[in-house]
Amino acid sequence: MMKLFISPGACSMSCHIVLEETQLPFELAKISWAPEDPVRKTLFTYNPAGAVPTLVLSNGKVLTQNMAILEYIADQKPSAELLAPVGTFERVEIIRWLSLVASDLHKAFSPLFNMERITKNSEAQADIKTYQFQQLDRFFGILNSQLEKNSYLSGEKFSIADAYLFPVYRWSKSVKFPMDKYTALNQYHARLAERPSIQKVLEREGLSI
Ligand SMILES: N[C@@H](CCC(=O)N[C@@H](CS)C(=O)NCC(=O)O)C(=O)O
Repeated sequence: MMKLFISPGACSMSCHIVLEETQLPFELAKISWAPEDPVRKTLFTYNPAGAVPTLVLSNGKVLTQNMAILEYIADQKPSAELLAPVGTFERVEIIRWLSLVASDLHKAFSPLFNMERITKNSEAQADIKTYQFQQLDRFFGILNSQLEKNSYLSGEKFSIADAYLFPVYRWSKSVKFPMDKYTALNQYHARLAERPSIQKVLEREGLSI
């Protein structure tokens, strides 16, 4: 059985959602960020970056990096239609939105979670926050425009890109980024939260919307 290392609420939630959507058998290993956490120590034996998600396959192979894991899981169950077939434009459209969420939006949040580690200087912290908030506005704006025209990021079907956006959207609350003006995105997030897979994942990770 596949084993997925997660931290509740982290970007690993995307892989958890996609596993749930496929109905493939899997088990979870929940880490905490405490350095002495034994599950986190085990995670380091599989992934030297100590990052979640990390997927251990039933044959013992290890896969790291969210985008690779999502693509791998989706391809194990093509009938779930979470990713279009290889060689199609629809597939790269999904990867394009996935990439925006993973490398632009996600990483615009990262400094906001690590401010104390970046600098103790409060003026510098305020400047970093201003810049990162501008970046969040830029990418949430692009996503909102896309969702004004489409039900999901790549059109009318839920895909691995939507599974990634769900947890990243939630972080806006933790960093107190105002989301009011992104109406289409807010409605989409509420709609995603109604999916049985996402409800199950939220419950298993001990979280609410
Ligand atoms: N490039 C990595 C990034 C994953 C990532 O940033 N994971 C975060 C949680 S959302 C993490 O594990 N951070 C812990 C750390 O970097 O020490 C991927 O795509 O898997």
